[in-house]
Amino acid sequence: MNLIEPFKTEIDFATGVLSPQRVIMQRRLSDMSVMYADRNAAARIQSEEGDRLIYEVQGVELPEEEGQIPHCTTRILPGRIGDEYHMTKGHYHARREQGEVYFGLSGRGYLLLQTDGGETSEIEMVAGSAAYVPPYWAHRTVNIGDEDFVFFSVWEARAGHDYGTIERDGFRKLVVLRDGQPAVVDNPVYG
Ligand code: PAN
Ligand code: ZN
Repeated sequence: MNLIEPFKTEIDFATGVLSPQRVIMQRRLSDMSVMYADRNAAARIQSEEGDRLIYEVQGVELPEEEGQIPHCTTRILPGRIGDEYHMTKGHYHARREQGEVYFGLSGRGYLLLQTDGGETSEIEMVAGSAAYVPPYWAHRTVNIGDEDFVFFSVWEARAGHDYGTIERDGFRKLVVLRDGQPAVVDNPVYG
């Protein structure tokens, strides 16, 4: 076990920016265009406006060993690909038995969850919402507002990230604009 000096990070709730600056990871449309249901819309955006920034993660780097507790902010920019709101890739934890806590900092979003067994759940998050991702649930967040949706996540270092299952199967539910409102609907091409 590494002995790490205690430290703190200041968080700007509106943007998710950390200071001192930590590791920043950006996801653009080209990183996940096949994850959106409307691939034509994704291709059109790509050719008309270029490689749109969808979300950004800023986090502290810690050794992936038992007892370490990584934490980060995620900022999802507002917008849609076709009818579908901007979202994260989403993942299961490689160690499925590891849970996580999400805390809303600003904006409005949905936390979509699902299990291998077919259960689904959606939790609306605003600033101040503390949402629990229990073990065994895949999780994806979606910005359903007109401004950035920013939240803070805390998990156990050995949880790991399994992106492949979601890349292959997608999520059972989509969050789309219907009649001027965000709506959670079945994904017609799941699996
Ligand atoms: C979060 C996510 C973060 C970005 O910190 O990693 O919101 O989403 P993706 O990892 O799906 O791209 C978390 O759940 N960590 O375990
Ligand atoms: Zn996670």
